[in-house]
Amino acid sequence: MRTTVGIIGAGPAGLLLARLLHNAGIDSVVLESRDRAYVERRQRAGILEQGTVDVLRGAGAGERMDREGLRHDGIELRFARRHRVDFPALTGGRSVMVYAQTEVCKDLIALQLKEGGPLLFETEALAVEGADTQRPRVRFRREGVEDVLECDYVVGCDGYWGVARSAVPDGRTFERTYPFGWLGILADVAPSHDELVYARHDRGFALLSMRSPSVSRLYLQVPADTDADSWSDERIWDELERRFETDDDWSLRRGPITQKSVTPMRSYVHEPMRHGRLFLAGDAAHIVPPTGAKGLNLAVGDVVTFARALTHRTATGSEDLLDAYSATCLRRVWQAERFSYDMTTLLHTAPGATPFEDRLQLARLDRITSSRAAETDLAEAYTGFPIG
Ligand code: RFL
Ligand code: PHB
Repeated sequence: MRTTVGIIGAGPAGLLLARLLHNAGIDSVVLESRDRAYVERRQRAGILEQGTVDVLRGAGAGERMDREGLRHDGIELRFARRHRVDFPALTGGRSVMVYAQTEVCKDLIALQLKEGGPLLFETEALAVEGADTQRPRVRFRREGVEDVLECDYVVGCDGYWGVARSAVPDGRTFERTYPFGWLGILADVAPSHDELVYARHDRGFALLSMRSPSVSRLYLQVPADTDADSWSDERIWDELERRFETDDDWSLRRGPITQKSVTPMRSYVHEPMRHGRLFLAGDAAHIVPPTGAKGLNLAVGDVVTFARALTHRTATGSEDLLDAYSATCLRRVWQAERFSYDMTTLLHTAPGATPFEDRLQLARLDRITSSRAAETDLAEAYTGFPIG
């Protein structure tokens, strides 16, 4: 098998990259280890930055998103009191879109299968070879048989647990783990608020999000080693109610819980994001804790940057943008790392935090909710940093 761009992984990064390349007339093959149903059901991100929305529309993948996605003009910060952050007012009109990662992936898969190049499910990449040559290869296994995909370029969009990163030698990693995770649930009940609520409480962080007007997505900070099944549905609702408590008549709607799982929290960056003709994109190169809602949006920024660079190479013969790929992406990545870390430490209770640190956390919240400059900084970061 031969192609111009071998793409490992059919998460949002790999799928969008295949679409962008297809639109630019560049052929690609996508290898995905899981089956289609699994990829389409994997419950993850929910918030698309303004720039991500624009990219999906521009790629011809925004039709259902524009019909079914929910435009959100703000979030609420809750810490005994309630404070709304008004995005358009603070950022010159920017907003975000609530449209689940599962739906983004479904839309991109449908387009790829209808119009694009090969998208091979249940095909596991085993290794990337010859990244520093003109003809890198992906060794893969499909239906029990090993084969090789010969490429001009390989893009590792295979997530944190993928194989591509290990083919970048002499890399440096920067990492931080957190002593807590998120217990996330999906519930068949209308969201209890029309915007996301980020709550800081002495008992721990809680987040109210949604998937549609009739499906709620909620998260609770829990110790990192928590077994989701050790939390009964009633205990989850009781705990959510306490952490979201207000002194007005707001109340939490309860409903049947259809899914629950625990996600660990990690900050991670691998530098550089390129070795020869192998490029890393999305979670394969970096992870952010989900508090800032940045993971998927970073993945989109990376593949847009790569597609632009390769299109430029094809049109002009110049490798300049490909050479700049890693540095261009990393600048935005580190801004998102910084913001996600700030949001995480702003809103979670750290085990062993001193009373002094608790007071500082409240002072940071007070600052954001009383200074337009501080609030603007949050609004700009949340709605997204420019790509490239
Ligand atoms: P993915 O989505 O992990 O996709 C990688 C794909 O590669 C496949 N793969 C392989 N295929 C072939 N051969 C191999 N050897 C392979 N190894 C792996 C995998 O099966 C998979 O299909 O990475 P990608 O595309 O970089 O996308 C990244 C995003 O998925 C991730 O950053 C976000 O989900 C993070 N995230 C959030 N991001 C946001 O922007 N906004 C949010 O609101 C948000 N909330 C979240 C999140 C992530 C969460 N979890 C579960 C980690 C909430 C949660 C709870
Ligand atoms: C989600 O809806 O899954 C979600 C929303 C905002 C976040 C993280 C996750 O910060």
